[in-house]
Amino acid sequence: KPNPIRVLVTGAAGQIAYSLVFMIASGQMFGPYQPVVLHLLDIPKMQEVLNGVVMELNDGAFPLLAGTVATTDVKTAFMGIQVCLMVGAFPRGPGMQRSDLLKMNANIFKEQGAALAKYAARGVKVLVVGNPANTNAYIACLAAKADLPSTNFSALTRLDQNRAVSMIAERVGVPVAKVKNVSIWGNHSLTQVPDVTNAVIQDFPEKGLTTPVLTAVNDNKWLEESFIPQVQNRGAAVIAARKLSSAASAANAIVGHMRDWVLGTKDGETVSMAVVSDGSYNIPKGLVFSFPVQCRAGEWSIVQGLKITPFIQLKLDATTKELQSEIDALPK
Ligand code: NAX
Repeated sequence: KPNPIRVLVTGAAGQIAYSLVFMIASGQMFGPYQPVVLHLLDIPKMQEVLNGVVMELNDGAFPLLAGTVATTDVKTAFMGIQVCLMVGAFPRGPGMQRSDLLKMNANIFKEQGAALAKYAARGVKVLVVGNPANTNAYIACLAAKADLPSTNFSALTRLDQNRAVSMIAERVGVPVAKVKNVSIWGNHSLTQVPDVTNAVIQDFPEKGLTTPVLTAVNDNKWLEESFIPQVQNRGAAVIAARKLSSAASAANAIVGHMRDWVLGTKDGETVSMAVVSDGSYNIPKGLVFSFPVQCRAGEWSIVQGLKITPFIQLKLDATTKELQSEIDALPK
């Protein structure tokens, strides 16, 4: 049996974690032979709830769960971790300005970025989920800069990708598994850019025959005026219906993101991850920006040479501008 992987979930007493930790313990993130030790961090006032989560993990009797470290102490939480799922963040309360939210979260991610640098395994793979996810990842990466490479850091746009894939599958009338290479570019926010220019429907994968999504949908007006805004606003639609924000689907997206990063994407398939820009597609270096990527041997690489239409380029410019303004608004 391989050695257990140490996985930290921050915000472990929250809603997303309540789905996520059980998916990890059951082997969905790293496969059915890989044991895990779960590190669970939340803030002191959530200690009792955290204890309850541990009780339920124990009650799951998961064969792959080699241990749990439930704590409200940052050092204990980050010690020796190989995977870091940063779900915990300060929620936006009534009457709170976006700038207040940025400031509260900047402090959390600065502290936790420094803890990564000090205590985590050098190869730690970091996924930031807590919003504003891209900018929080930027802050954590910056705080760890002297000790950890920026390629260790990412933020979640996989939920947006999954939402887009599901909408295309429904529109075309095919199973979701046949829809490949839908991309999400930019910020995980209303300016995100769902893009099907390079996406395909796999009709007969055994023969390698594919149909471009643009051909299968054959309705640019629907793509531009319905599909894109529906993906962008899906989070709000779930809140309106459930009276709570997306949680189980977010956990599922987190599992998919990390599984692909660690175990690799399939040949010819791309997934979207927000990562530190290396200047690809003229996105300013250093911004945490969602790109289509492929993963091999535990490393992601941005897919190069994709066609960008003028319509999509305008949207890339807008999401880039928004990300830059989030960074400009950070406390200095
Ligand atoms: P909850 O409010 O249910 O849980 C968050 C937990 O984080 C709470 O238990 C809180 O005590 C804890 N926390 C706060 N500060 C902390 C700190 N400094 N250290 C450790 N824990 C801390 O939120 P939940 O619904 O689980 O969502 C978590 C975050 O994910 C939110 O910021 C949310 O906006 C974000 N989301 C991001 C998504 C994405 O695609 N990137 C989608 C889902 C989700 O909306």
